[in-house]
Amino acid sequence: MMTKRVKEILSHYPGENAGVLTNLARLLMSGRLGGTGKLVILPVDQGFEHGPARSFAINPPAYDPAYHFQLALDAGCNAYAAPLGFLEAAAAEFAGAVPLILKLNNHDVLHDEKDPISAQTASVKDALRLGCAAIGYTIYPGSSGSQIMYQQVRELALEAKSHGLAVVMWSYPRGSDISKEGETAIDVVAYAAQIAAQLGAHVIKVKAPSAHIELAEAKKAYDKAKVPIETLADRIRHVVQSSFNGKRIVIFSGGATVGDEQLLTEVKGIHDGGGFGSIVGRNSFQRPHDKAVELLGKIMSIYAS
Ligand code: FBP
Repeated sequence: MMTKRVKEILSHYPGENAGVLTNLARLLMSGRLGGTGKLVILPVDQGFEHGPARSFAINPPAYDPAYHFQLALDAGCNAYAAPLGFLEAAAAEFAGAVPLILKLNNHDVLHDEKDPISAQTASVKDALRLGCAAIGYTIYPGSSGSQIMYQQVRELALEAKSHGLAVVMWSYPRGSDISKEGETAIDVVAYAAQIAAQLGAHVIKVKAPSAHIELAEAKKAYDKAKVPIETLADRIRHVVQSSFNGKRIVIFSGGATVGDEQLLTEVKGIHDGGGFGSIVGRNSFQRPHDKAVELLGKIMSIYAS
């Protein structure tokens, strides 16, 4: 049964067609958190993005595409996101079991460029053929290739929406003019979330922000308006506010594998700041299956509280 909160979230997308709203509802109503307005998504594109050994050697069953569908299902995730190959390999076997997000572009680390740009590796047609609820796309604001990515995602988002698919954007600031520290600076992350929202994303995925401020002009604005950015909850609140005042779904990435306590503390901060949830890849599939299910269960309990 559709809940009041999910209805409220859907009301933030009044320009969208019934297909898009139905697919957003699928994401919001599935899994253990279904109906709460919160999401925990399993993303497994790291085989492409970081390489197979860095991704799966620590937990070899994770080399198998079916493993991740089962993990998302066993943990009660709202959705599972992956590139074309992983989804094609097991989408039929798991048809209807868990909402799918097809990543339409991907990047590898075999060529180490300062200004990254992903290649388009799948199409909207592929997403429809595989029964996906949404397309996924990574933009790198700050890269000299950002204009190309913005234009490409504009076209793909238009096509996806015309077929009733939802649009999830991974927005990762990165490029030759941004320092490593700046990639997760609060002003830069809030800016990246805003850009994704302006590009028409329904769901925005960013990294959890630090208290560092990268851009001098932005620092003046934060100081003048005394924007609270001291705690993680403060910073999450600011990123959510920067995403159309909470009218876009903003979720935060898990990052490299860390201990349970560290991850759960961060999730509490995201929850306290009004974040909509987490997208947890390496911290899920790099743990043995049962440990991953247990940890994802704890994360979901925080979001359900
Ligand atoms: P993790 O939880 O493993 O960080 O996954 C989230 C994610 O967005 C993946 O979809 C993607 O492969 C990865 O992070 C990219 O991380 P980075 O660009 O920092 O290498």
